[in-house]
Amino acid sequence: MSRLVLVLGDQLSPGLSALRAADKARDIVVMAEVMEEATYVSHHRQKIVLVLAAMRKFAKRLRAEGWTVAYTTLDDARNTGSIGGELLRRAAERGAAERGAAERGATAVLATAPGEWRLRALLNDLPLPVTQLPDDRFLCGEDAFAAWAEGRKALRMEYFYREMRRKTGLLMEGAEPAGGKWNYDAENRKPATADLFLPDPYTAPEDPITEAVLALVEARFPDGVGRLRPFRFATDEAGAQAAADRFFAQALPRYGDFQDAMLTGQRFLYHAVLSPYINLGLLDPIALCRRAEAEWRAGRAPLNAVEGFVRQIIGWREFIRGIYFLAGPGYTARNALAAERPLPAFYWTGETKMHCMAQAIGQTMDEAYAHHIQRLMVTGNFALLAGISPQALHEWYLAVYADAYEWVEAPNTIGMSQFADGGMVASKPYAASGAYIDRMSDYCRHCAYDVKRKSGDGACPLNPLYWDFLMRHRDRFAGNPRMAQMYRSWDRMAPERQLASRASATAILAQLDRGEPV
Ligand code: FAD
Ligand code: DLZ
Ligand code: SF4
Repeated sequence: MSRLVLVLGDQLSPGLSALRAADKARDIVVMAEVMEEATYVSHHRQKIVLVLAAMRKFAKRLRAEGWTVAYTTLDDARNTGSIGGELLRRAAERGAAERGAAERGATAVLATAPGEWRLRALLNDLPLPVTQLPDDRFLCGEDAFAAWAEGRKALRMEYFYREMRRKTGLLMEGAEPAGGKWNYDAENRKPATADLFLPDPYTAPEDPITEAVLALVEARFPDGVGRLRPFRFATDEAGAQAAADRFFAQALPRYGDFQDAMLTGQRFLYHAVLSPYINLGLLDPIALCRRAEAEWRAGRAPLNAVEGFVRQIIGWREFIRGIYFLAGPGYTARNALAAERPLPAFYWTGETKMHCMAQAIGQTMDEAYAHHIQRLMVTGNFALLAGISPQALHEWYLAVYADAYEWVEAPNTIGMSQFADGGMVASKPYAASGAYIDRMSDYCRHCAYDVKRKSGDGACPLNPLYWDFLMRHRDRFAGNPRMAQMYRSWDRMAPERQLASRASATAILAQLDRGEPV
């Protein structure tokens, strides 16, 4: 009897383990556009278009390669609305079609384990025999990560990354790292200046499948989150490769230098903007790393850029996924700093006088993209300092970015950005005052607030909120050697300045509690 082979919206890889294990001649691929996946958070509308258009094109490709694909569109009248419902419906159809199926037992389902606990549980609970195969598109499987983590007092990305370098041989000269150093991050912190040449972002040409999905999403989600057009994303492997070509030719050489920089109106800088494609399965992350290494070996990109790129992918990306599955399904509920404030409404509109926040949120709504430093040091930092609920923030990040799936978004938000996992991902909180934003960007020059003012009217809100955060959590962080200097600075501050700072923070937090923008 034939089996059903589930391919989810972020499993669009021809070499997917479930497809490799299936029999093209007999088994049936099941793909389904369903409201449950489109609405478990209020996804940005461009993200919905990206996933659905890419699913349609992948199904077309599979059919051209000889697979039988049972594909459900969002507007199909028989659509049950959920992945579980669609599998049961397809299983019932198979049972009816294949004589004697009932006696031989229920139709079996073959899947690659989803990147989210919610869907893994759903598949486990289905009244069908389901096999979930490991997702071997990742370098480090869940068991291998658990073995690496076993017995370690702290899990630090740097040591994990070195293992991955050794495992892949990427940027290695025998047993030694290329250039003699594992990590060139210290060279990757140059602020951007407005006279930099900046490459244009990749924009995919229009095509009928994407246009049809854009029309569908416009009709089904008229009040949904985010701008819908212009829609830049590629929705198939060839388009994703074209975006990668652009990155390697135009941005990689300066990727390292300006990795932490931010510039008004410049939404992409030298970033890859490839995470939406990598996470869907349209690009192979290790092949991208090999290509980056080849650029360095050919003398077309410096080592600090290439090492930085490779580290983000085989270091951070793999480490983050390892943490998500190691920590278990309760990870997203963690709240080590007991932060309970609701998410301010301006996270959905960008309507705030804080120029850094308005820039990061505005471009997020327009592009379903913001680069790492905007996510970590602007929207993430504000939420951390203001004591916003990590769960509310987690839902926001999961919703608004085209690359957001829980396995990658949650450890970045709950762990790296909010320290809500108590230090599993980060060794100290990524908390910063306005001085950091001023150093790394031109934002403060365009802001209604004064970054140099520490308290009172017109002072940059991050300044008093920063000290307030440190004081609220003094018991937890004062003993951290990487933070001791900041506590000493506070203790040396004149008492009247301390009082003014705390009073300003209290006023800003009260403003947030009244639902007023800052
Ligand atoms: P580049 O800066 O050009 O980096 C190259 C690649 O490295 C990326 O495409 C990505 O695949 C990988 N990478 C870099 N940093 C990370 C990281 N910390 N974790 C995982 N992969 C990384 N990334 C997501 O893919 N999905 C998310 O939902 C997501 N949510 C985030 C939430 C917060 C609060 C923070 C601080 C970071 C989050 N990140 C997430 C990580 C990072 O911001 C994005 O991967 C990156 O901005 C994607 O843009 P890019 O392709 O231009 O990346
Ligand atoms: C994100 C998403 C969306 C918007 N829609 C679908 C869908 O209709 N069908 C589907 O199979 N997958 C979709 N996805 C991706 C899933 O939510 C993703 O597979 C899980 O979050 C696991 O990472
Ligand atoms: Fe952001 Fe403060 Fe600078 Fe304004 S002054 S852009 S709020 S850091």
